[in-house]
Amino acid sequence: MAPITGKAQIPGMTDISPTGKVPCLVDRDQGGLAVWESAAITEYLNELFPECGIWPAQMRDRARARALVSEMHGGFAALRGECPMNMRRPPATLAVSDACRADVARAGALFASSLDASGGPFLMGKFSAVDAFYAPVLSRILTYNLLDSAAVHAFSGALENLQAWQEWRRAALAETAIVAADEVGKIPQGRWQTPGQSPGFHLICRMPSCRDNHARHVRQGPARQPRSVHPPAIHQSRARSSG
Ligand SMILES: N[C@@H](CCC(=O)N[C@@H](CS)C(=O)NCC(=O)O)C(=O)O
Repeated sequence: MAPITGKAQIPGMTDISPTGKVPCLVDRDQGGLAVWESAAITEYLNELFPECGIWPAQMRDRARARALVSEMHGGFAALRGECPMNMRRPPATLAVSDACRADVARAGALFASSLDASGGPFLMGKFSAVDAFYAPVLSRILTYNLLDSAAVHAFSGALENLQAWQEWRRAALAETAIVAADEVGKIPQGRWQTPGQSPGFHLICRMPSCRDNHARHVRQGPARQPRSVHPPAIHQSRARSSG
C-alpha cells in the first residue's frame, strides 16, 4: 500500500499515473500500458474480459448502466466534497449542506428505481460496473448516516456479501496512516460532531482536493452552523481507502 500525498509529493508518481491520481491500471502484458480514469479503466477491462458482464447483456440495460456510471463519474460533487469515503470512521451523523442532501436523495432514488427495475440484488440485477461506481457512494451514506431506506439496506446487503467488498473493507481498516483532511466531523477534542453542535470555529483545509470546501467555509462565516469541519492543513501522507 503506497500512501498518496498528491502528485507534487510522490516522486515518480506521475511516471505511473499521468494525473498523479488513482486509480491507474498498468497492463504489463501490453508493455506497461497505463490506463487512468476509472471510466476508461472500466472500458479497458470490458474489452479484455467481455465475458465478465462488466456491462449488462442487453443494449437497453447497457445504455442505462452507462448513464448511471457517467452520472456518478461527473456528479455527486457535494457528497464527495463534504463526505470523504472513510471506512474507518465510526458511523456517525454529519450535518451536511442542502446540495449534499440533494445528492443523497438522488442516490437513494436511483438505488430504489434500479433495484425495482432489475429485481436486484445489484443495481442492474447482476453485479456490474454500476455497482462498482456506486459502492463508494453507498459507503459514504452508511458512514455519515445520510439515508436510511429499504433500497440502501438492500444495496448494502448485496455489496457486503461480496468478497471484493469484504477485502476492500479489510484493507481499509488495516491502513494505519491518518488522512487528516478526510477525518470530517471530528472536532479537536476527539468527539464526533453531531447535528446541532457547533465547534464555534472554522478550520481551513488546504489539501489540494478540498479547495471547494475551503471556499465554502470562508463564505459561510462564523455565525452559521458549519456543515463540516476539516482539521487544519497538515502536510502528511494521504492514504486513500477509496475513489
Ligand atoms: N476522475 C478520476 C478521479 C481520480 C481521483 O480524484 N482520485 C483521487 C482518489 S479517489 C486521488 O488519487 N487523489 C489524490 C490525492 O488526493 O492526493 C477517476 O475517475 O479516476
